[in-house]
Amino acid sequence: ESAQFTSAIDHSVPGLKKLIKNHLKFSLARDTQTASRRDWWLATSKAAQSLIIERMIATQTAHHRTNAKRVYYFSLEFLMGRLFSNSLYSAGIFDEIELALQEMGLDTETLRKEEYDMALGNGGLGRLAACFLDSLATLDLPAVGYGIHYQYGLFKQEFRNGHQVELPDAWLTYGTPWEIVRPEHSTEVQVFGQVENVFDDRGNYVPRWTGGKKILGVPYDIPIPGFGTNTVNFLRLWESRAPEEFDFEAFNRGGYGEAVREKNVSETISKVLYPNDKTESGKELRLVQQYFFVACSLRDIFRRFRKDNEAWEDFPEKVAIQLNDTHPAIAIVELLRLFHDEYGMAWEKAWSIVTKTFAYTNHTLLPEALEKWSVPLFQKVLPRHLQLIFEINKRHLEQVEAKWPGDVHRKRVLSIIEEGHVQMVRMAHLSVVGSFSVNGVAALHTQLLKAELFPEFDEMFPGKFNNKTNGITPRRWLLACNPRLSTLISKKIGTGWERDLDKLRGLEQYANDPDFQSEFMAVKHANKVDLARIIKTQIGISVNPAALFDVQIKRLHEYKRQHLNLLHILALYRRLLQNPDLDIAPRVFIFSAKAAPGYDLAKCIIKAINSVGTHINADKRINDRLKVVFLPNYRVSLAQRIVPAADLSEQISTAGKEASGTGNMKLALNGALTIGTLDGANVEIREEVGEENIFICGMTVEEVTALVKKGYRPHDFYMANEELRAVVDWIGSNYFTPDEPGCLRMLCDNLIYNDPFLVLADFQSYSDSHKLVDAAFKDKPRWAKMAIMNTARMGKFSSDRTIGQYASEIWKLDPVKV
Ligand code: 26Y
Repeated sequence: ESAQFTSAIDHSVPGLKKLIKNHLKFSLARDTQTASRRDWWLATSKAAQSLIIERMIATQTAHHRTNAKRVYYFSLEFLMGRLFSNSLYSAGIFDEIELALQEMGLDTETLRKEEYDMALGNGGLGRLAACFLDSLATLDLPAVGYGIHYQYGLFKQEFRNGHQVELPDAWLTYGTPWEIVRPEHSTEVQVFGQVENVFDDRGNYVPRWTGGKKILGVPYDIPIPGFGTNTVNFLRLWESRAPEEFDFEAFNRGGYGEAVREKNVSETISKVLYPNDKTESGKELRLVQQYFFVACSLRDIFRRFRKDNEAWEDFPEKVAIQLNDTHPAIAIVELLRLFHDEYGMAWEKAWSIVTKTFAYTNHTLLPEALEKWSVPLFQKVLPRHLQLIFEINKRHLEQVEAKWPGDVHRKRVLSIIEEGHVQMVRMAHLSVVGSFSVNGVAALHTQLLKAELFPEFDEMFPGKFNNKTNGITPRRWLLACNPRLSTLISKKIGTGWERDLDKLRGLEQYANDPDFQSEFMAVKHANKVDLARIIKTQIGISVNPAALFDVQIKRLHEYKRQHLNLLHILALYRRLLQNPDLDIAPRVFIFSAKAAPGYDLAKCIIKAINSVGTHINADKRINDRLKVVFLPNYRVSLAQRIVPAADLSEQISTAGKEASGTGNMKLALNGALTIGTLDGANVEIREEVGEENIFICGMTVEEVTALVKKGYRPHDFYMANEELRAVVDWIGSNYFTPDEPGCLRMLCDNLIYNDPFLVLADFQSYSDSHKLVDAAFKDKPRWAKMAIMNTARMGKFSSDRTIGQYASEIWKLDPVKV
């Protein structure tokens, strides 16, 4: 039952040329003589956008007409990056636009650099949401992403004397061609206030949430086109506004200044993305952000549901809501409140609909990253929700009692409320109780989730826990970011791999073919030449494209162990100084990472890498055999330049700490070999590529657990290993930071006396593994074969596979062809 879609737009090269020029003239009020590069980028983007919008309208009509079930992806973060290339590929006009621009003396490569990254996320979790949107549309699944229209995304990073400095990310300064504001779908929500008992319209004396501060949510839509299909979904981001342009009551109370201030509070809610990716302790505004976007989104979903449906019982048949971690978990309580308080539905019925609607994805096992809100804060911000949470918990604990009578311990560990000096609401527990599915993001992670984090919940709700190993979109992370490799692959095995990544297996048969090996490595070399140019212009360091490019790119965090990498660099440097004839392949160590602004040790690690790098890069004695570069302002668009140029991918988190990782997949897909621990999705990458095509090192989860249990003493490892002791002491001395004595002391002390992530314990194994890397790299045919095998065997890690599993196993969602 699908209508034929026909475009009203001329897709030919002359047609597109005209469309671009029309946008330049009528949307931007520019002529071809005075247009800047940005104007051309905007006009070209708007031309592509018109094709996409046409399909979006057709898609929404089809979803409405078929009254299709939809999935709503709730996330505080969407790390979209640039949308230009993606839009051209999805609209199917990449080559045509390239020709059209050429005829006007322009090129896509120059124009795409004009775009400012859309960085409304911190890292893995936010980028995963963006990859999922791409796959949902590509698989023709009806979906809407919901989030916040932050005025400022993740901070911009600069280095001053090697230290991280944060600057605001004013991504909207010059506007974006991709978003559509929809004031007609604005909704009003409240926060704060109190609970009063009132008579409802049936004469029942019931609690009601009153007197809250009113906030207006205004939605901005970003169309999400699928690749090789007509489906265009959208991402709806809420901006907070004061409900009236100007609060005259406040004006009368306190004058103009007061009225403007009140308005500012409302508009503060969507002002800025919180830059922490692990902990955020009790920030009121963060809880308000979470509630604000969730409340707006649920009202929006209600409106859409009621257009096509009568009975609330059908809600779970038409609506699935996926919670991207616990950040939007307050939605569980808000949906219950809407049904029970606002629509007068009985508790049991309301709760039954709620728990058939939500599914929760957990992204971390780290205890410090599990969200908790103090009861007093909740009482202030969301008083009625707090009451409802206590009622949910009471009923939940009655079930625990029924199952395990008299088991007080079990009630304590399963309770949504953590007892203590101050009571805390555990959002993860709320999410598990309120959802019909709880999933981890890699096989190992899910196993640990069940066995270590939530064993009692797993026992209470058998079958609720499940695994969905993460994936990445091959459109951005191969087709768009690595055109040379994409072309080579299509030449060898044909196209089609963009929508069916398992097709890459067809490359395996050429892994031993010397001609293909040299073509493959020539692509890698050309990408390295490109990256070398970027390194030169960004930070003024010359690197040799023939050297091994050893890459660690990800958020800066102790558990990810960038400092383990640094210790190895120092060890290599020291070996070269002590033995100038040492035969090692030249290496360029490439880092890129942002540290949370309040995370002192992470910032110290950045400073340490920068200082050591500056020193090594200037040391003539080592003949350019080692270079250390730290590229500032890591972001999606920079990742798209580094990933295709990497030889080696560093994935060295302490076993059991990285839930999945997704950078590991991007790098391997582009032919980088992994050096990594048996952590997160590395385990499954090893399964796919085979152990002969990966460098595994470090302790296993079992070994980590055993060592911690026995009592880990980093000082023992420090004393027992002469080289390790020397490099740790070297950091602690003022040798690399003579201008700032003592500035690396905290890193050195942390390693010797604390080392919570077992860096020293894994040093020797890591260092040994790097010797194998060196030997393999020197054997060119062997390395080429391994690299090809990595690309060929990454099919599993397409986010299309991941989303296919979410759709069939969790959401029960069918595609709708447009
Ligand atoms: C509570 C708040 C401060 C917070 C904000 C962001 C907490 C966590 C985060 C982000 C977490 C995150 O990015 N987790 C990563 O998710 C990826 C996608 O599943 C995983 O691949 C990766 O291992 C995990 O660290």
